[in-house]
Formats: sequence, structure tokens, C-alpha cells
Amino acid sequence: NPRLHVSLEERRSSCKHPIASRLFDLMLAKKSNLCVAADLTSLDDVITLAESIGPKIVVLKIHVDILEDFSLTKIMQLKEVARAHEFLLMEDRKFADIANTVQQQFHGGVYRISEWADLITAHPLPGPEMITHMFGDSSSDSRRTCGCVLVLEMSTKNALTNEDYAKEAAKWGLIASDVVTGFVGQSAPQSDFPGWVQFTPGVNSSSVSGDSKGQQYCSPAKAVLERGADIIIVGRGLIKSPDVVATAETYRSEGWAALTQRITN
Ligand code: 6AU
Repeated sequence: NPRLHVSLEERRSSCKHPIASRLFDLMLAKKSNLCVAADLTSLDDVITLAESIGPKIVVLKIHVDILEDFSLTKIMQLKEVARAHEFLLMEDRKFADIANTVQQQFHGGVYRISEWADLITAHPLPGPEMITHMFGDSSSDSRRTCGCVLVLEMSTKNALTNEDYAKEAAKWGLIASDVVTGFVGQSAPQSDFPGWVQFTPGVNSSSVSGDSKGQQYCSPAKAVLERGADIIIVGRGLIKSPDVVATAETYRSEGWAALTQRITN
């Protein structure tokens, strides 16, 4: 896959979505391809974590529906931290319904995700109509302020996201490239479009096998060199560690070294 060896500067110039270009800019400026999955149940704790590891990461990923203390005021505080430390905020909502429903889930309800998320995940399962219509009509600001990240492949054992599914879904993503910023995947070949970013979860240096609930792990180097990750997503490998700042620095340097090595080879 030619995307894997193209420089980040060149890939940045082929981006069709402003959030994708911003992400390449942040990676280059911070020498980081680390996304932390802040899977905590308190938004206050997420904010504290973000303040400490902010300089090391390019994306902070949350699951807004596991927060017990969610408020729009607090999420805007997190957004301030993101602005100060220059990272993007990803809501891992994994939409998977008809466009009419997803549109309401994205813009409305308690969370009003489109008002604060820079990146939003979605399953391509319902088809391309959902991807294009979830943002609303062509005048909707969120089409440019929030990038859709398609979950093409999952990290879990026995996932149904096989090669055919991922390939077909990647084609839809390219059709909707005005809103799609990249994809979540475990292997490189789904798309050789250089302006898309591959996010790879299931990264953990201390556990090589997985958790006891179907999650499968690999190291940062393997994710980048063998699986095509541009951005590594690290959750429990970091948030459960006793020194999150030191651990963030270790993942940042390992992930970045692997990415530089892949590009120059
Ligand atoms: O490192 P962990 O296992 O603690 O956390 C992994 C994070 C979690 C999952 O919801 C998410 O990555 N994830 C995703 C995403 C990002 O969409 C897809 C997938 O296939 N596997 C996975 O773990 O927040």
C-alpha cells in the first residue's frame, strides 16, 4: 500500500477534510501519533488526565455515554484544554442506524455531540447514505468542523468486519470524502488514499494477548509497521498505569519512532 511510505507533509496536502489536515499538522508539530482512549466514567477525571498528557497526544478519545457527570459546561472545559494543548477531541459513538436517527443522535439529545467533537466514529454498516446525511444538509457547519471516522475493522476476536466488508465500506467512505477523515482499522489495504488517517486500537505494550472479554492487543511498533496504523489508540495500557505522563511519553516515542521508520523505509 503506497500510503504507508508517503511523507506526512505530502499526505497533508492531499487531505480533503480540514480536520484531517489539522491532524497531520499536529502530528508533525508534536512528533506524536498517539491517541489516548480516556475511558473513564468521570468527566472531571478526563479533564485532569487531558491536562497532564495533553502535550504528548494528538487526539483524546472519549465515550460520552459512559460519563456519570456529563454537562455541556464541562465538555466545553475539556474543549478548552484541547485548544490549549493542541489536540483533537474524538467522540467514539460508533453510530450505526438510519440517517434520520443518527442525525438526531449526532446533533441533539443531551450530548449535542456535533457542537464539540472534532472527530466522530461511525460504523459503515447502514450504507453510504448514513455517512453523507448524518451531518445534515450541505450548509451544516459540522461537515467541516467534525470529521467522520469509519470503523472498517474491529480489534475483537471473531469480529464480522472481514476483508470484503472493509473494502466495500472504504469505497463508500471515498464517495463521502467531503466528510470522512479516516478509518479505524487493523490492516492497511482498505484504502490507498493518502489523505485518510488510519486509527488503530488494541494497542498495549504490557499485555500482548488481550483482555478477558475479547479485546486483542499488539505493541505500538506492530500496529504501525505491520498493521498500517498512522495513529495508535491506547486505552487501559495508559489510563491504568501509575504514572500516566511517563507512560504517555513512552507510547508517544515508540509510536512516533515506528511511524518515522515506516515512512523512510
Ligand atoms: O486500549 P483499550 O482496550 O483499553 O481501549 C481501546 C479503545 C476503547 C474501544 O472502544 C476502542 O478503542 N476500539 C475501537 C474504536 C476506537 O473505535 C474499535 C475497535 O475495534 N476496538 C476498540 O478497542 O475505547
